[in-house]
Amino acid sequence: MDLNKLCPEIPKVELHAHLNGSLSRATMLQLKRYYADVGITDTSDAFLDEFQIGAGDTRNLSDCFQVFNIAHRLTRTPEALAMATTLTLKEFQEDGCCYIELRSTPRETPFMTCRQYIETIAEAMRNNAHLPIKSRLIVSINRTSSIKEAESIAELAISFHKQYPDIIVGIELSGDPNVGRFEDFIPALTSARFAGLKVTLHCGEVCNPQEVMEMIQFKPDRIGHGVCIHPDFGGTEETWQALCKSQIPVEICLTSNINTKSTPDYNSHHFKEFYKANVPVIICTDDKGVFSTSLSQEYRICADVFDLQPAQLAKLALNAVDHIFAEEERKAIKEKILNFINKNSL
Ligand code: 6MZ
Repeated sequence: MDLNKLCPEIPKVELHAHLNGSLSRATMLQLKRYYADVGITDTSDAFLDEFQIGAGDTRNLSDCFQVFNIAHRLTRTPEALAMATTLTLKEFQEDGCCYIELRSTPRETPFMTCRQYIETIAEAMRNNAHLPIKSRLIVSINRTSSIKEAESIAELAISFHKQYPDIIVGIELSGDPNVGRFEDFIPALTSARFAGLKVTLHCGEVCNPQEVMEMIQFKPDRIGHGVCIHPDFGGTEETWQALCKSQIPVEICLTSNINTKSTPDYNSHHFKEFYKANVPVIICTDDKGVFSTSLSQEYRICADVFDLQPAQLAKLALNAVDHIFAEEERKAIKEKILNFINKNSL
C-alpha cells in the first residue's frame, strides 16, 4: 500500500499544535497582504525566511524560541489572529485531520488584550464549527512568564471555559524548557484543573529528571515530547518506570525533536521505546510551519522509520482518540476512523 496516499487519507487527530508555530508560508503571506491592506507596517519577506527550521539548520531548541516572534508580529491584531486560526484549521483539514486541539499563549499586543486574544481564537473556532474538522483550544502558559502572569492566564482560561465550554478544553505549560521551574506553576495549573480544564505539560524536552518526576506525580492528562524520560535518552530508570506505570499519554513530535536537535536522528527517536513498552502515544506536529511538516507527513515518517504496517498506523490514529480532551467528540471520531479501517480492510 502506498503510504504517501494512505497517510493523508487516514482520519487523524492532532493534539499538539501551537497556533503561531503552525502558520504556513501561504498563511503568513496572506497575513502580510492583510497588514498592507489595512495600512499597518509589517515585516519584510526576508524576515519570513528565518521562520522555518529545516533538517540542516544550525539552530537548536533554545534558538528556535526566537522564531516565534516572526509569527507573533503577524498575529497582533484580532482580525489577523482570526484569519490565522481559520487558515490553519483549513490546512489541517485538507491534510485529513478530523479533530484538532490547537494551543496558543494569550498575548497582550498594541491591538488587543489577553482576554481579546483568547476570545478571538474561540470565536474563530465557533465560526468554523460547520467545517468537517472539529476544533478545540488549549490555553498555553509560557514557563518564562512570572507566577503572577501564569495565574492571570489560568484565571482567564477558567472564565472562558465557562463561557465557551464547547471550545476551551485545556491548559498547558510550554516555552523554553531551560527557563523557569515547573513547581512555580503548580498552583495556577491546579486551579484550572479544579475548574474542569484538562492539563497537558511539555515534559522532558531537555534533560531534567527531577522535573520529569514532579510532572508525572502531578498526573497531567497528557504530556508533550517526553524526549528525556527513558534512560537511553537522558532520563533515569525512575522516570521511565514512573511514566510506564502512570500510562500518561505522550504527544510525540518526531520532526520537531530532530530539527531542534533534541534527538540526533529519526532512527534513534524515543518513539520506538515508548511504542514497544505500550506507553500511549499520539503522533503530532508541534509547529508544522516552523518545522515544514504536516500531520500526514509525521505519520508517513513514523511508518517508514519504525517499519509500521498500514493497519498499525491506522490503529495509532484510532487509539489517539481515547486521549482527546473533548470527550463528547470521541464516539463520532472513532466511528469515522473505524469506517476507514473497514473500508480499506486494514
Ligand atoms: C516548548 C514551544 C515549542 O503559543 O504563540 N512552543 N514550547 N517547546 C516547543 N518545541 C519546539 N514550540 C512552540 O505558539 C508559539 C509558542 O508555543 C511554544 C512557545 O512558547 C512559543 O512561543 P503560540 O500560539
